[in-house]
Amino acid sequence: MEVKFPKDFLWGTATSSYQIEGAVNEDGRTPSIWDTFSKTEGKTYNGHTGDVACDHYHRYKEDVEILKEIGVKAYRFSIAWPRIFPEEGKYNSKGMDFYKRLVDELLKKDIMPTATIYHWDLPQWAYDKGGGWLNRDSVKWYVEYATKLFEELGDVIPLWITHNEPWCASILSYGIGEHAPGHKNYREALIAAHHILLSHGEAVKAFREMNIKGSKIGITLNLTPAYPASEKEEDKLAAQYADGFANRWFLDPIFKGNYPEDMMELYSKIIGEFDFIKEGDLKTISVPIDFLGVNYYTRSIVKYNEDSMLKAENVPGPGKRTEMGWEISPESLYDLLKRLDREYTKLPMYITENGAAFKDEVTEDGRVHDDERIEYIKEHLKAAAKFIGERGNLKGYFVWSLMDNFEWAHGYSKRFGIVYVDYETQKRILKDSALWYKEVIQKNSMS
Ligand code: LGS
Repeated sequence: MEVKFPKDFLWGTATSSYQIEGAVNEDGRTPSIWDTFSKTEGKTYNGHTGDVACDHYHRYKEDVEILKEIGVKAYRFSIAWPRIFPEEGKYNSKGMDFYKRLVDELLKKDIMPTATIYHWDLPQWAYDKGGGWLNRDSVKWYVEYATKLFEELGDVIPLWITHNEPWCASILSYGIGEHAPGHKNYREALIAAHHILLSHGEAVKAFREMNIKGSKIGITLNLTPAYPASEKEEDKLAAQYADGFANRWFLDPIFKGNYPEDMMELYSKIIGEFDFIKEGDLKTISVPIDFLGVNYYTRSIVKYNEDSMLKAENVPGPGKRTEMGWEISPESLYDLLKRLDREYTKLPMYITENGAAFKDEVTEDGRVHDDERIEYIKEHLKAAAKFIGERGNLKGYFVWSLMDNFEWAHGYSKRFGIVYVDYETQKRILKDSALWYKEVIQKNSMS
């Protein structure tokens, strides 16, 4: 059956600065916490770093060519904060120039630039001043950085995303310790989350004050719907907490102006006082935005576990898995979108990331036959189309990722691209999924 998309549907792909750029010492850039973290023994797969990555900093023209070849309407990239402010308060125009060149190239080819202001490469200098996001001054530093971006690029970038996945930048980075800076402290995780959310609100306010014509601003959250493993009340409670942990902790302050009470109660037993939340903060965090970005990869299924902090324990779902071990569940994307529409917002939504890692190989014919990825994207697009068909306000879809890249703690061992990167030669090869995506975009439909 043919699945059609609305006329103005925004087809895109996404990347982020540290994952693709390389050139970590060029044009005045100073290290980010990911440079430091990836160079610390045992933190990333085989000690991989973003030093060279996809060398996109030098190859951006070729990469924009590829975007054009695929036919995307939009490209989501992120800006590296330590290129723009290599030191506290010190603006580096050379770093900004790179993004100006990139944006020019995109506009020349009629591709809409979509910029993420923060995709995890916090300047090391900011970390050195009291742990980065742990320090309430981080809000001030971030707003200074964001304001500079708005001044220089505000109206040429139609879609601005303040933050990519605050859950990862706080909980995974300061609580679980899997991402930079690698702390394992839940009090810190919630402080970091709060400051990140606050910086989002302050940046939106600054953006509004600057009255940037024609451009919109929003935030991207990673959302993982949680389902109870059984009908038992205790499993339902576990799912409620898992949902609070992954989703509501971020959605509620943004859309409802408060942190969820059940989670406040649960967390207060672990972290003590919420004295880092100051008067007026939630009002700032919930300042109106223009759209919501949704990153969706998988769902979670949980059962009750008295001993776990969240009273919840993940159990494997029945579906097929990607190379990351994540269950493939397109129907949960549909559920998620419906729920967002019902409980949180009628604003336009964009799927700002969706995609999968699989074992890709270049075969003798010089091609990459990644049928599983095509299947993954197709099924998720079907779920998206079903939501749109029921009057859901979904405006676009960005595949993660344009090309294989530095997959954080997994280094280069996991390939998410629809374009294959041979890291030895930096040669790019369009995988079958890219060719398939091209056709979908051309027809604005798929069968
Ligand atoms: O490369 C990252 C992609 C890959 O998978 C990107 O930089 C991030 O924005 C984003 O977090 N990405 C991503 N997320 C998938 C998270 C799924 C977690 C599921 C855990 C289940 C146990």
